Amino acid sequence: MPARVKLLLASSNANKLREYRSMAEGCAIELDLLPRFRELPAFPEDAPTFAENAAGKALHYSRSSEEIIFADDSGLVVPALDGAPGVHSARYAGENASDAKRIDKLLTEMRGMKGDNRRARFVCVIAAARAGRMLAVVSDSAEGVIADEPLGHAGFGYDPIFYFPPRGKTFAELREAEKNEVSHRGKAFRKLLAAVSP
Ligand code: ITT
Repeated sequence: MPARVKLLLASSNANKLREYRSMAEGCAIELDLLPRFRELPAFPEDAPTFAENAAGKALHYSRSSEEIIFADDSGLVVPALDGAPGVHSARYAGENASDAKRIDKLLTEMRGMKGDNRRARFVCVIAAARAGRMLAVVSDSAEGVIADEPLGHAGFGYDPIFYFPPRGKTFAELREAEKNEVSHRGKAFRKLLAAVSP
């Protein structure tokens, strides 16, 4: 019988963990949070690209374990705002602001913008490393439109204002499994599985 792949997530974001766990169910994958993640020295995520931050996080935390560690750097890119919130998505409205505050700030910045100016893209870069050596860096994105107001209660972060035309709903109106089928994170994770599977 082929060995099960074990992946440990280095993340402080419980929503990411929930999505990865649900995607790992039914695959030959054992997936969990890196034990004692919060006690380990934090990795400063201050690089200008998602890829550098994801790679840096995975390499940094992989030095604390013998297992494969993976990390995701993700966010919402609005071309009409020169790419904001981008790599600053988590801290867009300040360090400890709520999702609602981040959404408010983005809707305020976009007031009066119409048509193509409301186009947006969720991006997810996932890096996997073991013992300080990089194993894989993969990425994917989902294209949508910033809605005029929040709709739906599922998901997290900017999901209530990310309208996804192919489904006619915001990401927060999709069931988790539906979001994972089409999301930046879902598509990138399937690439990661292909890259690390024996
Ligand atoms: P870790 O770095 O500890 O994993 P984090 O929340 O700080 O957790 P990021 O730096 O990657 O993670 O920031 C990602 C932010 O982008 C996240 O906090 C959300 O605001 C937003 N985001 C990412 N993926 C999203 C998704 O699927 N739906 C909604 N918002 C998302």
